[in-house]
Amino acid sequence: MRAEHETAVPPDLARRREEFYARLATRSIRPLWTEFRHLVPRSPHRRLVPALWRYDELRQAIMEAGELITAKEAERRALILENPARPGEARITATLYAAVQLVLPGDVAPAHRHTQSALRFVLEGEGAFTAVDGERTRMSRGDLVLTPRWTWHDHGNETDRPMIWLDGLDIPLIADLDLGFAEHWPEDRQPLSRPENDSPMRYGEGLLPDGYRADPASASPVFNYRYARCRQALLAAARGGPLNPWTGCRMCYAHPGTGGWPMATIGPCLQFLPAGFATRPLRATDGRVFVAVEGRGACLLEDGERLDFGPDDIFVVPNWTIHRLVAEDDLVLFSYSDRPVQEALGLWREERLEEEA
Ligand code: 1HN
Repeated sequence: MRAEHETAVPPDLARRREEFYARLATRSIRPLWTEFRHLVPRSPHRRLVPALWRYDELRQAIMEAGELITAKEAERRALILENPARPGEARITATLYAAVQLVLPGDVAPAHRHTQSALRFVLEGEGAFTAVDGERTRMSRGDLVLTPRWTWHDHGNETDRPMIWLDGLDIPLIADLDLGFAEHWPEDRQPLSRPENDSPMRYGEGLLPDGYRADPASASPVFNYRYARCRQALLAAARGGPLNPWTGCRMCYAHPGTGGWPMATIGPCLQFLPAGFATRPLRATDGRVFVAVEGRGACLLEDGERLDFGPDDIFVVPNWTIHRLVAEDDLVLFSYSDRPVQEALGLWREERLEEEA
């Protein structure tokens, strides 16, 4: 109801309405017209805020956690990055979760599977492993490792150095669907059925097994997108140009069999901006979590707020928030969002603005 109509309501009628609403509420009934503008907003609700976490601080905290609890006792030793506007909800965007996880030498993060899909983006360490559905991959800084929905996965570290990565999961989305199921493997480790790196070799190098046709709903059979190769591809594409004024050079990780997103719910990207480059202002319906992989820069936001970041810092730009990215150095950004979900619904929208934000 519009405010001007509200004021025009005769007092007697207003009283009768209130009495009516109160009577309905006792029966779990509510009128639509008092809720309509909230239920069907003219533009997306923005319940979340931008935020940044410094890697130094995250590292110190997760290393302290390493002294307090084992990976086995914790199941996963991770610290959740919560959107400051929604404490207690384990969400960094409307639908996604982010955390930093530590796997210490000798740790066992036991095998389990669940309806939630996950990605790991390695921040520190070399050679710790994740096993996914019977195959291990050793991980290096910048690698993107996927554990799609309902795949068995466990982590371990047989090196002498800690490994720290960013976990990105669709936990809030799956929770809102009341769709959480999980199973635990009877032992810590799942049995291995394929040699290490079988999948990235078999599916990730431009060759595909004869007769392979990907089910459109399947997750990517490649589950480690190695940084050394992705970085090379990204920089070559950036050099080849032209750079996009709103995104610089933004590349999406792809399912080799469909060309689409590698998982149904989480869409990862890698982005390059040359030193001195400033993007034009942009907003998108998907909230996005960023990791500064290489270089320093800033994210400029609508109301003059700015997030200055350096290597391994993590920041979030919520849905429908106008922002610009400024590269102080040559900048590589990793990011992920729920864009695959929004695209599947036919609702993903990006607005490219001309003026200064
Ligand atoms: C999970 O399986 C991992 O496998 C990390 O490393 C974080 C958060 C909630 C549920 C499952 C992992 C998780 C998780």
